[in-house]
Amino acid sequence: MCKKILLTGFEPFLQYTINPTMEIVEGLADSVIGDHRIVSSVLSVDFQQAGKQLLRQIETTKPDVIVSLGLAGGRYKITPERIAINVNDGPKDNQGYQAENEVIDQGGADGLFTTLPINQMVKQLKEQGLPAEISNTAGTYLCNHVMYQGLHYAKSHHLNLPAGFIHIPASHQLAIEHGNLPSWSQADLTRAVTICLQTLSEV
Ligand code: PCA
Repeated sequence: MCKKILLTGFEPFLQYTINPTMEIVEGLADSVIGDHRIVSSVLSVDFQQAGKQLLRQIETTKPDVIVSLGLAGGRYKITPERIAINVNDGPKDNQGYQAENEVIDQGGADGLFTTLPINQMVKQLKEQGLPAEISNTAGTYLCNHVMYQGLHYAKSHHLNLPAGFIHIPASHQLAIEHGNLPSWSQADLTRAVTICLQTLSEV
């Protein structure tokens, strides 16, 4: 039986009229990459719902790995994230809720390191000629929130469940609609994520 990767993306938010992570996860749904079948889910940009949606998906899918994707408008490279921090902050979410300096989990660790092979991901991407580097901050908005929730779930349930987050640049279509963003083709974004997912069968 194939192992499973739970691959999540996000809906559009703020000034980003489309979210290229949505297209990636929908395009890869049910495909097999290395030893894994992809189970896809698009999460809401909503502080009250996104964590719950992720945990529900984990409990129904019972994945062997969790990889979450988010748009980092303005970044030039594929950036696997090193750490999630126990903070919600930032602009209004899609429900109009503005988190300000909140903790995600009372009593939870201040920070949780990714358990994905991020060095290997960056190395493979560069070998394929794709710009990539590890990022040392996933911010304090929904992407950090979802990364923290996944890592916290695995840790608090004592599961051997690698989890983590990859931020990606804008797609060309989004860059045109937005007007001022570095961008990649949607096909190259999907190829980059596929390369990252492939490393999960090599470790
Ligand atoms: N990026 C945002 C939230 C949703 C997304 O795709 C972030 O970086 O937090």
